[in-house]
Amino acid sequence: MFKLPDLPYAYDALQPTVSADTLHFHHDKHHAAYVTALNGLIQPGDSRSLEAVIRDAPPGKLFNNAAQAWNHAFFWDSMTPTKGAPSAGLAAAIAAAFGDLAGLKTAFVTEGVGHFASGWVWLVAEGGALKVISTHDAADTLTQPGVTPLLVCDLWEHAYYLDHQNNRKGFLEAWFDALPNWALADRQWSAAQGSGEAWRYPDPVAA
Ligand code: MN3
Repeated sequence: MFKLPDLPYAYDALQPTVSADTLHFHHDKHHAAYVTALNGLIQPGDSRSLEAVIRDAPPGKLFNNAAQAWNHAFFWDSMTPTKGAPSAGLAAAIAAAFGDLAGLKTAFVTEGVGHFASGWVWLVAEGGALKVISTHDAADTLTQPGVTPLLVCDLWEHAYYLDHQNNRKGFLEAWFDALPNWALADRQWSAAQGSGEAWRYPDPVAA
């Protein structure tokens, strides 16, 4: 069975962009529910990684709950209360793809605002370059060969409604300015170049 990972920071650490109330509902209720549902859909003793479960799953309940379990854990790690900046290598890739960090912010916010209904907005590496993409509902990047996620932001209304109401654009702008975990993005960018391991969900534990 899979465990719900703890948040890597305190519930009030991401305020004011993401409140403690939002994190309690989002992590303790929404994310927990996906992990519980996932555990109800896999066989006891199934020792596959969550990445393998997601890649093997047909469209439907198992895929949706497994991918949402993964996406949320990666989302928590995509944020940090410690403001940082991309490494020199990642900054060069950002400059090549978007001009500069402001250009990346514009691309990220525009993609997220333009995404209809629920889903996720991602900074990804593919073919040695950076791209901003979005996926619908539970869909993630694990099913896209050659794509490595660097950062993700949740576009479901439960991610921002308590704090920003219907202002998805305001949420995404504030999120990009304050919260991206550039250390994670750096590690993922290196992994995409074949150096080091990409982020993985914690291994399953015996029930
Ligand atoms: Mn969510």
